[in-house]
Amino acid sequence: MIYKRSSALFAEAKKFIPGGVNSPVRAFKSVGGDPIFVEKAKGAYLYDVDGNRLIDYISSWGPLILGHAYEPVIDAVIKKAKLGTSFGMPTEIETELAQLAVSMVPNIDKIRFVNSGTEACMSAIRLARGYTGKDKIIKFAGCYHGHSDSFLIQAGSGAVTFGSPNSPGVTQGTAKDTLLAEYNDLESVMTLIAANKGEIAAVIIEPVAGNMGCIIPSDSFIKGLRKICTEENILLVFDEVMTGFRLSRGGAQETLGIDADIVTFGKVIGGGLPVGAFASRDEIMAHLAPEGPVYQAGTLSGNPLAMSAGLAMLTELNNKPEIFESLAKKTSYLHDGLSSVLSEHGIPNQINRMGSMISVHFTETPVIDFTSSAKGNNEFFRKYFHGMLEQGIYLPPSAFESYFLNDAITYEDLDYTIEALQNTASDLK
Ligand code: KE4
Repeated sequence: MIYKRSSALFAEAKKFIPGGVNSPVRAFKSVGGDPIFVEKAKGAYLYDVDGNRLIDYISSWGPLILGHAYEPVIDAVIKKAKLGTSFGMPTEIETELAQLAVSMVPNIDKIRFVNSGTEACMSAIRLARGYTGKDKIIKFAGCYHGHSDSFLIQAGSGAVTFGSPNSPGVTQGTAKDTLLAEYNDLESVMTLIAANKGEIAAVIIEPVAGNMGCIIPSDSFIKGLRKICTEENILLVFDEVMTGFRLSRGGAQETLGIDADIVTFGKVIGGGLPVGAFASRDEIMAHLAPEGPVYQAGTLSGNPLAMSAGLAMLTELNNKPEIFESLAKKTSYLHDGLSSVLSEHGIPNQINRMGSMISVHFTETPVIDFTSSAKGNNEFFRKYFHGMLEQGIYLPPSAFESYFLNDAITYEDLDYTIEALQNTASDLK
């Protein structure tokens, strides 16, 4: 594959944009080489500026669960755009999307739209602090909840790739109120709660983690977490920016059978346009301005174009819940194919999967938390990433990410992907 024009565009971009990208993980820092610039995309395929066609396993980091340029979404946005793009005034479509989301997700009565997952998680924590009157939060090493200060304390995702777990610019004043526990380790949570009795407003977690690669919570861990939060009057915040409307209609709450107190969304809920959201039961959401004292706002929150994309996307998923099963089957097929190739070549690997989220780790140790995820062989991963890219397979350019399958991917694409690993496996060793 030739990537000449991508490299030229990257050089140009770096003159005007820090690192040439508007989000660090796109820069290929942890896999090396220049990032690919995309011309357009349709269904399961990306078409880059050098004319290469790539099978996309990122789906824009989750949003495009039905594939790129999905007709009903595109038509809805075009139609809406002709009526104006933004008013800073309430519009009916915000209520339509809110009503649909509330009908699909358990345990929420109201939802507030924002413009990103970061805003959703930042606002959810402020609401939890405002509602409980307590300052501290617990997050988990390796989980990523966006780039607001309270979360950049050994964050996962990009920050881990950059090996700067505590980002400069985050003050000690902020950091002191964020406590760090270990994923799948209830003991670490209980220790923090005991040491900060009565001071913890919320525990925020990725109910299925996607920023350490994909990590599934053990049944005892996630059930124990719910139990201890209830006993200690701590709000359990499910960050469903990745899992919401992806694992099932009701997201991780439905799939895992665990009730959260506050749920955050992003990605799929916007259908590819900038939408985040946070939601809860009436008594908690009543604390949010203008009804209550907890302030939160946004010029483009509930933007009609973004709402139209989200409404078209969620309407499809709501009317065709069989999509979730179809996606899970395709992901399981991919899992089996990749696993048998790696085992055939004697390459140590762990493949974690839930629904249409999956990740490949080059390690013998089961990947159950950030520490075990970090044990993955990065040199193997780098060769794997580029070996697959050379054959037209676009994987996340970091071992600390989940793949996100979209339903436009066919079994032929999956077979081609498995074949591509067969072709590159001998170079991995
Ligand atoms: P955004 O602010 O990027 O919309 O959402 C932040 C966020 C919150 N919570 C979870 C569980 C997330 O995965 C994210 C963002 N995910 C990353 C992918 N690891 C977005 C990709 C990027 O940073 O460019």
